[in-house]
Amino acid sequence: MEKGLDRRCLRKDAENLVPVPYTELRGMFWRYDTNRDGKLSRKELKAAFNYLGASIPCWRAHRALKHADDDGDGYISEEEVDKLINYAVKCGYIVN
Ligand SMILES: [Ca+2]
Ligand SMILES: [Ca+2]
Repeated sequence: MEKGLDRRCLRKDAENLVPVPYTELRGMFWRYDTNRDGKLSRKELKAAFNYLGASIPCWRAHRALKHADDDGDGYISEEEVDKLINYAVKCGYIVN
């Protein structure tokens, strides 16, 4: 399983972004809270960015955590998700 993820991480092709309206982005991210603990882990973020069409989802998840994880616990909490969304917008993952 990890091998498959690694291959995706190394993919270098152009990003093929899925258009997600800003209003739906929050719900989209929380759909990837697969263990329902109210936080987004790096693994969950990776799946979300993979869905959004990031060419290197694990790198994107890493950058997103650096940007939005204010308390540094390695998870995006409900209070931090706005920063995560701002980051996704800044990276061009959003259509209006
Ligand atoms: Ca979670
Ligand atoms: Ca956090």
